[in-house]
Order: sequence, then structure tokens, then C-alpha cells
Amino acid sequence: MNTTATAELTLVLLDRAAALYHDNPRAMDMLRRQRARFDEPLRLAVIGSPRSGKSTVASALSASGRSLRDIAAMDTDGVAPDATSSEIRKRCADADAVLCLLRRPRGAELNLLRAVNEHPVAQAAPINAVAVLSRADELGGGRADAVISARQIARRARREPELRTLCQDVVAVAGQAASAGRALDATEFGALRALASVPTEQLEAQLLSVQRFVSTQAPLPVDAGTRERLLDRLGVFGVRLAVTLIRQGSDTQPTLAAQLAQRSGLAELRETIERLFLARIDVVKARAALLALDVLLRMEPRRGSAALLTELDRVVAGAQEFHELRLASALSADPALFPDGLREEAMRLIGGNGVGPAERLGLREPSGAQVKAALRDILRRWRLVAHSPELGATSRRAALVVLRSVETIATGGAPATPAYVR
Ligand SMILES: Nc1nc2c(ncn2[C@@H]2O[C@H](COP(=O)(O)OP(=O)(O)OP(=O)(O)O)[C@@H](O)[C@H]2O)c(=O)[nH]1
Ligand SMILES: [Mg+2]
Repeated sequence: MNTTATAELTLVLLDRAAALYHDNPRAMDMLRRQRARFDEPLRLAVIGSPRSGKSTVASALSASGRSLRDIAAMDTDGVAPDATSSEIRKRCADADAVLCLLRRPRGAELNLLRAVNEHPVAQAAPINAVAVLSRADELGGGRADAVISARQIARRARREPELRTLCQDVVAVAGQAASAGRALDATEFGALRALASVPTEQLEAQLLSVQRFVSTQAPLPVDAGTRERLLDRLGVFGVRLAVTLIRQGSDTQPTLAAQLAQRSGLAELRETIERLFLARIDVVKARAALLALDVLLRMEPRRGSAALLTELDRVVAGAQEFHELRLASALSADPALFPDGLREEAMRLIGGNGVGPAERLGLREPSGAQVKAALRDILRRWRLVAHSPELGATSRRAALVVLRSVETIATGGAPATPAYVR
């Protein structure tokens, strides 16, 4: 695996802890598991209040694309509505990242996200949670364009001060419609096509209520039993969306399944997971391992553990990748952090558009000379920003994070190992 500086430092800390706890089988077992997790798929815990759609979203993700190999979705069914923070954290302890399902992006539902964020290491590196407005069709009133309205709610929620400290992104997904696409059999697909041939107004009248739609009296070219099955699989919203999509030309089963994934928000959720977690999987893994190590060092103190804890704190505080991720969410939430132009450049330089040097510099297949010239220019500009008297202290500190990212590219992508771990 191509590890970043922070992942390497984490492995060093795990080795040191192994030397320290060599006579403690339970601790050694835990340390071995932390080491092994770097070679495993992303472990994604799906949490949420009862009936929030956890099982549906987990299975939709598992059935979609490459996920079986690169994501292991963990459905955390059975967390009581009044579960304490420590119970919730225990359920997420083995996870690298968390999807927190919300019916609404406010109120007591946010307690779950608050609990996930409570640990000090989690606060220093809040890079592993995405809030999902699940059952998004209900937020949008069940119309065929319901997910579009739910996306707007998600976009607004992303900018709210508390939510943006608790998670890295907010996305809307209609899980049921998303997971149904692939599962449809030929009879069900044929039935949807038949429904698509019914004049829009006539079909809409039957879709006004579940009772009407499944009634044996309904003037529809599909038998009542099949209609009931369609409703079980897709829900009223899913039937509406599928019929609309078929009318618009998605009239083969694979294209319909793909369009359902797109229009239900599942595709966006996958992209978010790719961008935030899979693109930096070793940093996400390092964070989880550091959290577990922190707990061990605190719960089972012994000679040498306090010194190791100090080093761990230094690694967490010094991890450029954590700083970059925090700045990336700060930039999306607070566009006024930098003036226009600089904001987009900052996002690019800290890896918001991709973590490779070419993507950070915005150059396609650059030559060595191009990179050098670009870096000289960028370094000069950002040193000025970092010391600009016109910007507030927060912006200047943010500029230092950008500057350090640029310096990392300049030195070949690997920041020097700090002296304290040598
Ligand atoms: N309208 C709508 N209903 C949904 C959606 N996803 C799930 N549901 C329904 O909501 C109910 C709960 O869904 P699950 O996926 O079982 O939710 P869960 O969070 O695993 O539920 P528990 O395990 O009982 O806590 C089921 O009746 C689903 O059919 C959705 O996207 N839209
Ligand atoms: Mg469930």
C-alpha cells in the first residue's frame, strides 16, 4: 500500500506499543488487528435511529459497483433510540468511517453524530463521518423530483455551523428506490413498462394512495398482485420515478437500474465515499488506529505509556493530512475564508480535487520544469497570503496549512519524518 507520512508514523507507534505491551495478550491482539486493518477494505458503519433506513442503505451500497471489494458496510441495527454516547461509540469502534442516517438534519437526531465525535482524537481529526438524509423521497413529498428537493435541503444543512463540525458532507439518498433497481425481476420490469404506457394523469390518479394503487378495481394493465410486489420493492416514490425514467427512454433493465441509482442519490453517495474516504483510505485507517491506540494507552497505563501518548498527540496534531481535510470542510462551509480565486486554488492545493501532485497543481501531465515554475509562483503567492495584514488570523492560519501542502509537493510528496519518532 502507498502509505502517507501519517500512516507510516501510525505504524511506528503501533510497533512501539507492541514492545510496551508484549506481555499483555489482549492488548497485543488489538494492536495486531490495528496493523491488519491497513490491508483491509474500508469498514463503513451505517448508524441511525430505528427505521431510518440503515439496512436498506447498507444493502444498496453492498450491491453497487466495486463496493464488495473496497467497502464493508456494517449495519448497526438494534442501537436503542436512547443509547448512550459510549454505546454508540462501541458500535462504531471497529469502523474506519461512519454514515449517519438522519430523517431530518436537525434536533435530537444529531445526537448520534455528536456521540461519534466525542473522543479527543476524533475532534482533532473529524474526517470520517458523512450525514445521509435517508428516505429522501419523504423529505421531498414523494414526487418524482423529490430527491432534487432533498438535495437542496442537504446543501443547506452542509453549511450549518454545528453540522459542518460533525461531518464532512451531507447527502440525500432515497435508499429504497436505489436498492430496488438491481433487484427487479423480468416480470416486475415488464410491469413497470406496461405502467409507463398508461397516460400520465390516469396513472397519477391511481398513485395518489397505496390502497388505490393496489386495488383490484384500478384500471391498470398490470394485475393487483404484481402491483403490490412493485410497491413492496420500490415504494410509491420508486414506482413513480421508475415509470418516469422509462418514459424518458431508460427502457432496458440495466439502464433503468443505472438511472435509479443516479436519480435516487446512491451514485452521489458512492462518489462522496470515494472522494472522502477511499481516495485517502490510509489516512482514514490511520485515524481509526490512532483512536484505538489512544484508548489503550489511557485505559492501561504502565511504564512508558505516558511518553507514547505524548508522541501520539504530536502525530495527531502534526498530521498534515488531518489539517488538509479540516481545511477542506472549512472552505466549503465558509467561502469567505479566502478571497475569490485564492479559495479555488487553496482547495486544489490541499488535495480537494485529487491528492496527486498534478491534480494539486492543476497541471495535466506536467514536465519537471513546469512543476518547478508553478511551485515557485505558488509558494511566493501563499507566503504573502499567510502574512497578509488584510486577512484575519483564521485565514492566515489556513494559509499556513496550504503553504505546508505546497512545500510537501516541492519536497517530493513526503514530508520529512519529525525528529521525535526517529
Ligand atoms: N419512503 C421510503 N421508505 C424507506 C426508504 N428506505 C427504507 N424505507 C422503509 O423504511 C423502513 C425501515 O427501513 P430499514 O432499511 O429496515 O431501516 P432500519 O434503519 O434498518 O430499521 P431498523 O433495523 O428496524 O432500525 C422499511 O419499511 C423500508 O421499506 C426510502 O428510501 N424511502
Ligand atoms: Mg435494519
